Amino acid sequence: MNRRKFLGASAGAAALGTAIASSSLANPVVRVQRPIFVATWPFGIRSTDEAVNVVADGGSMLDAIEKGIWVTESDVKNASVGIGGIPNADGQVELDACIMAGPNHAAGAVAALRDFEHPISVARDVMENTPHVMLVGDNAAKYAVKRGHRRTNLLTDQQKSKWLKWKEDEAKAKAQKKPTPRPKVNEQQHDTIAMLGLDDQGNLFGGCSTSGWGYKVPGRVGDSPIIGSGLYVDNQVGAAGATGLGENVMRFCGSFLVVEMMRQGADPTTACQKAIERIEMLDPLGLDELSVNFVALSKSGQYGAAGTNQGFKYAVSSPGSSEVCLSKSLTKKAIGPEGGNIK
Ligand code: SD4
Repeated sequence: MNRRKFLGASAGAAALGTAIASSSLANPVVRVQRPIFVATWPFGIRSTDEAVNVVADGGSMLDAIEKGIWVTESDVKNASVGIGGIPNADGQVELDACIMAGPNHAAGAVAALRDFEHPISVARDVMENTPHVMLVGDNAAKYAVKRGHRRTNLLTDQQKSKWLKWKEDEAKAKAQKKPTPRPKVNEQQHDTIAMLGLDDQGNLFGGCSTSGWGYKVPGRVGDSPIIGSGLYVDNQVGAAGATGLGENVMRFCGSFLVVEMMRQGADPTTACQKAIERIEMLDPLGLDELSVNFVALSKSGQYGAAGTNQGFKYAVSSPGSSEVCLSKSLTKKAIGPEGGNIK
């Protein structure tokens, strides 16, 4: 299918807005048309649609993952990915990203990277042009510049004034000797993109990009750039990605766990659910407070998702079709309106 035809199909899906695929909770869901792309959150549909288009135009699956994620990284309205992301406590937007290619089990990642609109591209560059998997902080930025990635200011005026207000509130709380308000995860609002892809040869790919927890301690790295936590791709079995409170994913190698559940025979939705149940077993917080969500895609083209709270939605695109699906939820607590941010 060529690009123009597919735009027609996805425009239809876009017109549906957040219409939920009724099949989304049926288990397992499978698509015949390839490639298939699955991404976290309803906004992910613009990225999964773009990924399908990239392949239709002759691009590789890695190009599709990278350029699909660009769409979200460049969206200033998305407050926890790329430009327009919520800064850390010092007012700096620090980005985490990773990418994986199933056929050679290659991986690349960057963490706490400042001033680059497309951390996913720097992660891909690390994967393809260094013998390493992950670069961090200022040296990751130096590497990016050396490789020709352009520095960009990521802090928008809107995010700057919200950060200044947050600082003021924090200072007031300190003056009143109240406990300093810690940045809280608002489980109603998340924006990280984790995207998985399956080609017509049964090869799997994935990428993940975020600015993470709003007003985080400078230098904090979440689950998103950690291979096996925010993303994992196993070309024999399937791929999985995470969104939510990274601290509750990375202590459990969350995405790796989901893939291992699929290896043991679970379909993608059940695998996501079992991974969350394992986290619940080990964590004293309790399901309601964990704020963890997974998406998964199997080598045979089955896909699914599960989240701790009600209302986690994900996007699925393949040639001629794109839809937003509702995940299986493990509690009755609502996740709230889609999109937004952790803050
Ligand atoms: C993090 N997991 O840095 C990311 C944030 C996220 O939706 O997923 N937000 O903890």
